[in-house]
Amino acid sequence: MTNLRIPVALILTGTILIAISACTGNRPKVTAGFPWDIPATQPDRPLSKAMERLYTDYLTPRPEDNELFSSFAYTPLAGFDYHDGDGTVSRRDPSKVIFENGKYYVWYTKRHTPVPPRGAALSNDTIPSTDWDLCEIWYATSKDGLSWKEQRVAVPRPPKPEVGWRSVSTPDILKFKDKYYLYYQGFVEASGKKGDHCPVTASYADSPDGPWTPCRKIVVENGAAGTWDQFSIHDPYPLVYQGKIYLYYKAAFGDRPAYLVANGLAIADHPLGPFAKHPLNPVLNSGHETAYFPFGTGIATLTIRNGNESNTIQYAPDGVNFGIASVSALLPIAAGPYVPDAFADTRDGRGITWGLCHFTNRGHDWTRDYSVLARFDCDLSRDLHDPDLKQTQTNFSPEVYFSKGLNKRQLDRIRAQKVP
Ligand code: AAL
Repeated sequence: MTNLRIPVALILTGTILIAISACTGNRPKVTAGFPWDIPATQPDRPLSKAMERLYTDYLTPRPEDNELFSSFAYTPLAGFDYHDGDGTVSRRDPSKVIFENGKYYVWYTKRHTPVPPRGAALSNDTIPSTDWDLCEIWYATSKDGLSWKEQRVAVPRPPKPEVGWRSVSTPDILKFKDKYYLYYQGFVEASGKKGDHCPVTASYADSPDGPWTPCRKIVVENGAAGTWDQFSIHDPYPLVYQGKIYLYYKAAFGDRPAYLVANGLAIADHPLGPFAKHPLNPVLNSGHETAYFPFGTGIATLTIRNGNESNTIQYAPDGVNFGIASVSALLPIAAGPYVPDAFADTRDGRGITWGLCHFTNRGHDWTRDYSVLARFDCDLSRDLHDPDLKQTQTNFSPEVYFSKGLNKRQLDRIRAQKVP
């Protein structure tokens, strides 16, 4: 009789090894700690969720090497007068910056009212309710992006009852087939009367210097009753992508103060629509005043304020399904980046290096509320590598921290605490 014991022993051993291997998921035995030299690609070893995420979620394990990570630098702008900060002149919510006729162009919300905003209850035909009430769309040009020359009004408030008669604000620019389109919020009541409620309308021109012709219709409609964007279609932001106009926008939904800010996407073949809202809207779960730009084959965005994913830079390979590409700090508020390939319908997006943003309540005095424009610089570009804009150990001066001090209620609570 053939000696069957050896094969039986082998089969038994093999079975046990297979069983062990199956229990440990065919994982190799961990022989040493995670390596000192950071592996450029995911190492073949058991990883914690955090270390696995380092390789699955981010372009590179180190943010300093990550083309979609940047820190930010800020510069005040020359050329804009704010009436000694008395709250009667405000500029905010800059558009993307474009380069035409040998200079840079930017459009923005301009308020020039006899008094500063007084809230909805006290507002009237000359008293603004908010910083963006009773506004027009103005534009400025620059040779260097630092010193600007305010030109003139691009889009005035149209006559009542046209969309935007109360205020036109928060513009963005599209160049499409050699024509120019300005998209902006069109208010038909003072912001704050019921809420910050408005749709989006547009004007068009053959030149960035105008003259601009209002299309005199709503271009991006408010959502159906009961839907997330039923009241506000804010911050219209057009790009040309996949051969169409991809217009991203923001809405805040839910009853304040328990509300959420998110972003949606509306797509059209023609700049004046019809725009079809994406069935997966909202496409960002955070982000008040976001800024988008082509990057590689997809779309990247600065997700700036509000929401679980504020202060992130995100990326969607299809322009729709965004994921966090990096986390940063002090992102530019209401960023209007200079996006050289914004309208190129590219699959090789190069990224951004600068743009304009705003600072609201510049005088830290709500009785003289006004906003100012500023410049930001960053390295979210595949054509630049500036280590000074890839800082994660950003040390802000203590004054930045102390500017966010305790309020009276918190101080009273602390002082009332019994010593344990
Ligand atoms: C901005 C933008 C929109 C809002 C208001 C003015 O930050 O989100 O434009 O309506 O605030």
